[in-house]
Amino acid sequence: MIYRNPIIKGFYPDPSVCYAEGKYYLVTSSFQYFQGVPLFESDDLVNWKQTGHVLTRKSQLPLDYALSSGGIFAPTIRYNNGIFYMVTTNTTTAKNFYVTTKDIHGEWSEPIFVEQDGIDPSLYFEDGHAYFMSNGTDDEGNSGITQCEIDISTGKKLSPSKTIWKGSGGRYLESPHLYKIDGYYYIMAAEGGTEYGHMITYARSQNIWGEYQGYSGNPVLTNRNLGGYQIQGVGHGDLIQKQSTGEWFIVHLGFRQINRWQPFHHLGRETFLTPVKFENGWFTAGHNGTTVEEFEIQGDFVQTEKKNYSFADKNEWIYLRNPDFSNYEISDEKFVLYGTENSLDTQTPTFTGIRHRDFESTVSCEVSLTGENSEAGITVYMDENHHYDLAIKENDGKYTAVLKLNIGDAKYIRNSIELNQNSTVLEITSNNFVYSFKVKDGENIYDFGSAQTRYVSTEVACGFTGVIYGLYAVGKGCKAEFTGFANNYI
Ligand code: 6LW
Repeated sequence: MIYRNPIIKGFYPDPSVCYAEGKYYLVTSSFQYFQGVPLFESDDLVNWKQTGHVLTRKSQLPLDYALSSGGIFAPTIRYNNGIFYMVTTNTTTAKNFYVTTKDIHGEWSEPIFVEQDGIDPSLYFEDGHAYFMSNGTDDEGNSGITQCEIDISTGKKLSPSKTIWKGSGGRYLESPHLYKIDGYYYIMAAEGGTEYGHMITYARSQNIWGEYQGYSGNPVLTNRNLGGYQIQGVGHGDLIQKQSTGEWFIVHLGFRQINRWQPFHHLGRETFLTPVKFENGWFTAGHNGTTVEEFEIQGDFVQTEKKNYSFADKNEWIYLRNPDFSNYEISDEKFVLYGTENSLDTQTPTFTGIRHRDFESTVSCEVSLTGENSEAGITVYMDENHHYDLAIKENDGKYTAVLKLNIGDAKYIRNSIELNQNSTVLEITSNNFVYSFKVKDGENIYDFGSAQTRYVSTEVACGFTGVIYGLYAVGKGCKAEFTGFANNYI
C-alpha cells in the first residue's frame, strides 16, 4: 500500500513509539498545554488514533510557571515486562522524570525523578537492567549523549553517567534512543536543531558503553538539501519494527512549509513515518535519505483520516498550563466558559482549544455572551503574542463583533460591527496562506477579511508549538456559551 505523510497532522512533535501486545503506542511533546503528552495507538503504524494523554494530573504536570514552549519537551515511550514507561523533561522545573502504568488506557503513576540533566530522556531495558540517557553532561563534565544505569523502581542512579556519543558534528545533539538489533547497540539521535537543518544520525557498538562508531553516511535522514520541497525539518525520531512484516521504520517529526520557496510553517511540527532498510549491520532511511510525501510499504490496508472534529472529541481538547476547571462547563453539546480579567495576551486566560491540523480547514461556532465588559470568541492561537481573535464583545449594553490581529507588538482591530443581539456565529476558513473571517448576525453575513498564516508561524513567533483553534472568554463577569462547534478538513 501507499501511505502519505504526515501520518499525524498538526502540532504533534518529537514522536516516540513502542510495541506492546499487538499494538503500537506513540507519544508526542506538549509544552505549556494541559493535559500533557498526547497518547496514540495503532494497529499498523500508519493509522493512529489519539486515546488520551499520559500526564493527566497537576501532580504529574506542574505548569503554573511554564512559558510558551516551556513545560514538557520530548517524551519517550517504552514497554518492558508488562509495564509502560513514559520518560520526559519538564523544562520549567528542570526535572527529568518518568511515569508508569500497567494499563495503557488507565491512569499513570506519580512521577519518578532521575537526577541527571539534559533533555530528551530515553530508557533502554536489557536483562533486568534499565539504562537512562539524555543529551546531558556526564559525571566528568563531558556533554553529549549521556548514559547511566538506574534502579527502575526508584529512578536512582546505579552507575556514573558516561557520555557515550558526541554525534556527527551537527549543532544541538539531542533525542537519543538506544536499540539492540542483531548483536549491535545502535544509538540514534537528532542534530542540526529543529529547523530547516534538522537531521537524524546514528552510531553503533557491540558494547552498550561504547565505543560507538558513527555511520559513515550520516545524516541517515534529513530534508535539509531538498530546497523548495514542502516537507522540511525532518529529524527527532524513534526506530520501530513492524511485527507482522519485519519492516523497519523511523517515526519522526517534520513540518510542512506553506508553499515552495515560502519558508513559514504554522501548523507546528508533525509526525511522519519513513521506511528504513538494514544492510550489513547499518541502516539507510527513506528516499535517498529524505522523507517524501508518499512511500510504498507492505500490506493492503488503507490509510484513513479523521476530517471532522467537534466538542465530542474530548481527547483532543487541551488547556493552557494548569487551568482552573471551575471556569469551564464542558459537555458533548456545549462548552460554557467563564472569563477572568486575564486576556489572551496573558499566560492564563480561560481558553480551551483543538489543534489546527491541515492547511484547508473551516471552524465555526455559535457564541452567546453575558457579562459587562466581556469578550469571547474563537482564536487562531500560536502563543500569547501571536493570535488572531474573532469575537463578540459587550460594552455599555451594546454587542459588537470584532476581528483583532495580534502579531507581536503590532496589535490591530481589523474589523468590527455592531450586532443586534448578544449572540453570533463566528466562522474561520483557512488555506495555506490566509485565515478568512466571517460573522453571522441573524440573516446577515459579514465578511471580516483575512490575515496571513505566516504571521502566526514558527518563523515569526519562534517556539516549538503550532496553531491551536481556541475558544476563549475574557472579563470578570463573562459567561460565554459556545454551541455547534465544527472543525472540518477537506
Ligand atoms: C526537543 C528536541 C527537539 O526536546 O526540539 O526537534 C525540542 N527536537 O529534541 C523541543 O521539541
